[in-house]
Amino acid sequence: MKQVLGARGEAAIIDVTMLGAVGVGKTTLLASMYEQFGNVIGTADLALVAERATSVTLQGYINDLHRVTDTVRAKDGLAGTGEVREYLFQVGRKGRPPLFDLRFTDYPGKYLISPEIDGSNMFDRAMNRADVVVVAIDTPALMERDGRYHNFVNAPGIVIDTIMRMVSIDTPRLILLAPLKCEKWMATSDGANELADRVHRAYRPLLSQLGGGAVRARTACVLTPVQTVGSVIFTRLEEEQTGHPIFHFRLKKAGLKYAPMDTDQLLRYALRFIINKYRTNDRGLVKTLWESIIGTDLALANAVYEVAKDCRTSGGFAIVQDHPLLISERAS
Ligand SMILES: Nc1nc2c(ncn2[C@@H]2O[C@H](COP(=O)(O)OP(=O)(O)OP(=O)(O)O)[C@@H](O)[C@H]2O)c(=O)[nH]1
Ligand SMILES: [Mg+2]
Repeated sequence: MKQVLGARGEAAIIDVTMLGAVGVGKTTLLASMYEQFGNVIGTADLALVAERATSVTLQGYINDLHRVTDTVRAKDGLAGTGEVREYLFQVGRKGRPPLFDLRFTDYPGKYLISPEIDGSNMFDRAMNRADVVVVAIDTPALMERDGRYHNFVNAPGIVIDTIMRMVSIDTPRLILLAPLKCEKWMATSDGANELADRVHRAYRPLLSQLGGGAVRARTACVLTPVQTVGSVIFTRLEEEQTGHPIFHFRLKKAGLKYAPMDTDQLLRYALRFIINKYRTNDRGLVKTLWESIIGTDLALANAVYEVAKDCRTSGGFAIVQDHPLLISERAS
């Protein structure tokens, strides 16, 4: 089992890893989650402090995203990620020393399909150590023309195999299925339900494997559709003569700005699981006792409650597979 505490008692690290094919929106999603930290934490006794390099890079991405709506074509947003990147945060109670590190790992989608390139061993490592996996799914490719380009764009077979390799290691994991660029479908409740149905169908081989045997007991799965740009909507699919698809987007309304929607949801579910994992992990009797005496465990339990109380479970969102580490109850 993966120990949250290092072998020599060094700081605990909890890992969130992005998973998805080229250009589906992993980096954009990560940046927009970062932007939501303050909102999600609110008044909870919780602090997430970014390392300097982390805040500089992620803030740069947010600035780029604000320009997306000026250029209209969604694909003009961020440049593709060139190498594996790690973003570090320290998590603790407000105004107190940090309790553990939270590490987000992002990587170029091309590593998924080209195991021979340099750096893809880092990809395997990032997958194996992940406590939370965010599966980024390109929604237009999944939904349009009855999903004709889903395999081509999202590479679901490779994504599913990667997850199955990872969950063979015995540690609690949360798999977040995140359909992106889904503005068109999330605009109506019929569209949102249709999207949820389609994800269930397209990822059934994954869901049935996660739902069986020993993997069931240690794996949670949540469906969280996210609109990381928000103001840009999918309009039509064009097929080049080569058979290559081009997905066209346009501004919902002239003059509209970057307006992300539901990016907090992913963070809420992730933090709920991560803090509970830290709380229930064996950190040594003395440390655990001390944390309960000074009230830290109680504070963290309440922080989970605060963060989780606005988690959505309908209108396209669903807890596909529940897990004890998603529990959120007010502790006092
Ligand atoms: N409309 C819309 N566009 C999005 C959304 N998320 C991402 N995009 C656009 O999709 C493009 C690709 O996003 P990235 O975040 O760079 O994709 P990636 O998965 O990190 O790609 P690689 O690093 O190459 O693997 C960008 O131009 C974004 O502006 C979304 O939710 N809605
Ligand atoms: Mg990227």
